[in-house]
Amino acid sequence: MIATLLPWWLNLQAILINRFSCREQHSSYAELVSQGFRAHSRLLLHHKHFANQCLPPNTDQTVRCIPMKRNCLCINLWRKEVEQAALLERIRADHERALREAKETLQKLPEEIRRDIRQDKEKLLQDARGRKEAGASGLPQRLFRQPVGAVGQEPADPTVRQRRDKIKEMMKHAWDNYKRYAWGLNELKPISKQGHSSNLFGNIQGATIVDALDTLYIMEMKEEFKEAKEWVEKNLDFNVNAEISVFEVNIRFVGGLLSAYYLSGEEVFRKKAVELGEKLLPAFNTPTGIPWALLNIKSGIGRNWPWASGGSSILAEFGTLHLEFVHLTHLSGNPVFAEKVMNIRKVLNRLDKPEGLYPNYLNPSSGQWGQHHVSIGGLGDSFYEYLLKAWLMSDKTDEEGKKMYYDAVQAIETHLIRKSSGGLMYIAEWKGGLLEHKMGHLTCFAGGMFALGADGAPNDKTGHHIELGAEIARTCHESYDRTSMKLGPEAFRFDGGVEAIATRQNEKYYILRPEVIETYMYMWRLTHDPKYRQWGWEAVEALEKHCRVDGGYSGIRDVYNNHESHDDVQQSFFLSETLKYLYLLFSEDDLLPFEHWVFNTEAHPLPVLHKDDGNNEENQK
Ligand code: DMJ
Repeated sequence: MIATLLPWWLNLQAILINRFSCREQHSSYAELVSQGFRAHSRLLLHHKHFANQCLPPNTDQTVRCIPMKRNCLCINLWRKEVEQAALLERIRADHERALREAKETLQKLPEEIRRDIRQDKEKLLQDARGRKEAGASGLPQRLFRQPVGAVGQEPADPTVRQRRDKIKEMMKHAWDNYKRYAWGLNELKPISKQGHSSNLFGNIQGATIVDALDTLYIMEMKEEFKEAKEWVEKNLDFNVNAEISVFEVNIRFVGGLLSAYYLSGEEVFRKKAVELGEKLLPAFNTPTGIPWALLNIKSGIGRNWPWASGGSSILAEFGTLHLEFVHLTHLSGNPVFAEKVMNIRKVLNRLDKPEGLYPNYLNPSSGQWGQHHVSIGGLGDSFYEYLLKAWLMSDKTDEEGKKMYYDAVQAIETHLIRKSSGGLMYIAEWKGGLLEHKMGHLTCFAGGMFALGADGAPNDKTGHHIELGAEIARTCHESYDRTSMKLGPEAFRFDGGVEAIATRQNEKYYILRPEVIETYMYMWRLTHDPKYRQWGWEAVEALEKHCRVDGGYSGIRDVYNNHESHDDVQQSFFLSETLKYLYLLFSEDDLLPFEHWVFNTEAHPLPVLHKDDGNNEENQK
């Protein structure tokens, strides 16, 4: 018997056979087999007639006993060997299973493989949803209370109601075509009926969807809002290797998501907004904390536009983060967002300003101004807008923002605002002390801004600020009225014998911009002068006549021409701003009332952080 066992004994030195009878039955043959002793156990079974007793186990050994006919066979296994054998068995079983699965997969039809992938994806999503419900997004729990005025009443006047319905129909046309031809891509090319991608968003996708969410919500386009929300849930992905414009992504994506959250209370929007906000934070890693214009959201590497004065950051870009970042702190409980934008203020307040004006360029490394070019249009515009709105959004507690705004308006009035010989007020541009008598379409937003800020204007100047707003609105309306299409050019001039007319071919285009209509909306709300609704309606008619095409809405290359030459782009801001401001112009004042909401520069409404609700701690840091 010993001779028969010998080769096995040599192979597995740790296994000892004892010729003693059992006191206890520790194990079955099956159990031993399951631990990897198949071959050897077979050997053991051939030798059934071992005698008598097992030795009691000591600490290093495991005693295993196999019940036999008359006796039982006990073996001592060294623990280490037991563990190793079990491990080997597990590995072998895993390999076998993997081989079996691979074989099965190879035998599958392509549609079966696709179905399996789909099921796996769904499971992952479900798991993610489950984690989210359990608060795994890392965000503090938050009780959602919808701010006042997320929905409004139907307009009482039937004509107004009819006009508002028409604007909703325009939104439907823009949305349906985007959905049909460019779903999930950034924008629509309405003539060639395909997607349009802009490098402002890198390869983040879905700009039109995110920009349109709140417009769909306030127009009560429930089905469309639902499909947009589902797209965001399943597809909006910021884990991409993309160099993006910090400003554009902030105003359209962060702003759009924040508004969608505040209107609907859907957690997915809060989560995505904060996730994106975090991705933008490395842009502030500069010696001064003035952020880069461009950021690779994967590597965190930033840089500035190569054309911007000596590597400068742009005033309208780094100055248009404040509202969104204060809300990101509010919704995430993370102070870092508000700290970043408050630091921008600090840097600006340390600098000398030429004639009290803010140049458009600031170097983020040296902290010094670049070229002394001042504009209330492109490159400067929304910086001023955000000073005022930061104060309003803080329930008028942000005294620093307030002072900076009214001081800036004072300097603008003194150095940039002029009247043409024909009596049109305009805001010129300032280049190293010299005025360029040109006003951009973008500058037309300032009419609404002056009117919105009138209430808090110092030295009893409320009426004067409303008047400034009204004058700018009139001039911008003239810039529309003096074209053949009744749509305004990109820039118009007050020199060389013209007033409110574009003289350069490359300034004659209209890309569905909102600023003039935005100013009509503010002027209407603050004065209720019916001419603003009238002017807004003229714009609707012109848009329908010249910009509407089968595949959506397109910009125009030359508004002075009698024949449309379309640029084939439906800008996402047409849905977020132009159509929203038109809709609000024909709504009652109870929809998104100014006491409770401020609009970011992409027309995304953000709630005022009322001090009575203990809400505005972010602004006081
Ligand atoms: C929008 O993206 C914003 O309004 C921005 O502040 C300026 N330009 C466009 C619309 O014209």
